[in-house]
Amino acid sequence: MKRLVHSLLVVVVASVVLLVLLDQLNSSQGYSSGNTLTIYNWGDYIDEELITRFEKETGIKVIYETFDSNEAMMTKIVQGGTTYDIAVPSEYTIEKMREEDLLIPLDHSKLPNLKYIDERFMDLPFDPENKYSIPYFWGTVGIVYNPTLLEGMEITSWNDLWDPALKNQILLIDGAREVMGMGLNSLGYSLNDTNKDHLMEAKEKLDRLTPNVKAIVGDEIKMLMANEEAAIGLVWSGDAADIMSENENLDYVVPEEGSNLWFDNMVIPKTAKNIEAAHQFINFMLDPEVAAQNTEYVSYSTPNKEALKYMPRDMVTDERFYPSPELTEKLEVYENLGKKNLAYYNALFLEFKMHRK
Ligand code: SPD
Repeated sequence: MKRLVHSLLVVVVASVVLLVLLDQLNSSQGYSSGNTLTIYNWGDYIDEELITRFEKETGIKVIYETFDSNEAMMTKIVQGGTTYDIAVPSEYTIEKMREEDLLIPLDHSKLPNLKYIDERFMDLPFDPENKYSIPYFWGTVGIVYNPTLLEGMEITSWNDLWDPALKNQILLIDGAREVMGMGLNSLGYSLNDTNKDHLMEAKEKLDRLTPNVKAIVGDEIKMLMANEEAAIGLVWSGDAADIMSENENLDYVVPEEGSNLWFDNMVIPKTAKNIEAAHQFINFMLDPEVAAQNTEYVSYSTPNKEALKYMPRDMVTDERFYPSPELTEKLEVYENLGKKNLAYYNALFLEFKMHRK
């Protein structure tokens, strides 16, 4: 009996020593045990140096994952396999997530840096009073083009893209609303149209664009355009800015028929495990110097008014990426069209993709 007690004691002491050593190892790397934050963001959408800085400053370990569409992000959150503490959906998806009770109301008292966000980007219809979401980046959808490959051809309108001279010269981002939106806008319809005949007409018009479409791609569109693999790209504005910083031959235009104005915001999903750390991270990203560094890195447009003061003047005065309120008022924000309509958009987009094969 005495021997058994002695052996048990040895095991307990050894386990305690092991736990202490493991904890010391963690804290020597700056992390306290159990304090992790899982973030789910778009690809190429943060300066990862800032994640390292946040980890060092707070001792919180960040697990970082990326997605390439609102739909993919939401499916994963609903499935609940991985529990995310922060996600970055766009406006119509935020509305959908609110409707489906997937978000936690934010504690604004833990976000003192929220005061740096320009009022223009606060209290928008998809989230009145910013109860669930905090602005991260914003922008437009438009055309990035390479005049040196276009032999004098002017690009000002969506309809220019149907010119047979552009055979195999167009790259499209892989987004159902963006591509269907281009078809709808080119016909003079709204980006939020739910009339089935209009949507079919837009899809058939897109089918006629097929000979000009070289590929439908993800973030690699930036590398392909910068390497002059195509003359035209349907892109989000920040990607255009990034491409143009790599290759000065290129330019960006928001087509005259109209286009999309979008907002990506940070949210805390209902399944979050570290709500405290999530608030800390959101507040960190709102710090003007941090936001400025992040903006310079990803090239998208920041809603942080104070951050603009830390950024190069030519960047923040570039009307292609910081369009005036007069222009943005003419653009359309995607609305949450409801499950059925969204499924129809996705189905038509898929058919268009199949039509190309
Ligand atoms: N590579 C980052 C892309 C982020 C784009 N978000 C735009 C969403 C528009 N609905």
